[in-house]
Amino acid sequence: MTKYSLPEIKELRAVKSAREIDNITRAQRISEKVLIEVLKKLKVGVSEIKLARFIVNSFRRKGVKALAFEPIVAFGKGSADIHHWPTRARLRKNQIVMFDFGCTVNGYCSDITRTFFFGEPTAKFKRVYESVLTAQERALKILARGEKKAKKIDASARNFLHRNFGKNKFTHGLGHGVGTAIHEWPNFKPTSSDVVPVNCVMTVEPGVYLPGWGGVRIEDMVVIKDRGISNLTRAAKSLDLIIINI
Ligand SMILES: [Mn+2]
Repeated sequence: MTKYSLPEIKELRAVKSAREIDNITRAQRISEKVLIEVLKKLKVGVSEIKLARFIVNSFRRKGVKALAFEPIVAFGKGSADIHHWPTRARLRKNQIVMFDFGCTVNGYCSDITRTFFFGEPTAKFKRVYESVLTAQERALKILARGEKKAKKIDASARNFLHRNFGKNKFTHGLGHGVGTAIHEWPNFKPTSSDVVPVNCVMTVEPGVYLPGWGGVRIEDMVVIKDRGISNLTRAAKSLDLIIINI
């Protein structure tokens, strides 16, 4: 929120030109190709570290010069840790698989998270997944209607998850600005007084994390328009398409 007669630099930086949005979009398209490739590597016994290495090599093969951040690959309980670092844990049947990664094009970042189920999902997984997806759809809908207050946008997803899972299961902000840095102003958070400007690029990434069980996060990147949004993310996310039959 502008408190003085001059804006802060973060507010100017948040507003992207068409060229900047093009770079971010291209970075997201590359990440989506990498996602499709890494899904083919899912098999019993593969480790998180091996998949993370594959993701980085796949980016390199596509001409990517820098990552937006180190890829997150999390199996099973590891997916309940929002800062999970890939381990030697090996994939087993009937586990959650979470990927969160991004690359850069001309110095502009992309960010995507998708959560999969490797095997036959439990009723609990289906319920959690559908709820997180609904929470994201709620936020995207209020953004599409033109809401610009970060706190209200965050609440649209958070209140729904609170009602379904109790408080403290969605332990981070709903989203953040993306540009030459992976985390930029503004922020979708419960305490935020930010108002999102037109032509800023934001992530929308609700999650539910149940320690000892696992987590689900679904993250898209959108451009905020005068009235509505343009979703820069095309990767599938409906429940039927994130179940990997083995
Ligand atoms: Mn993110």
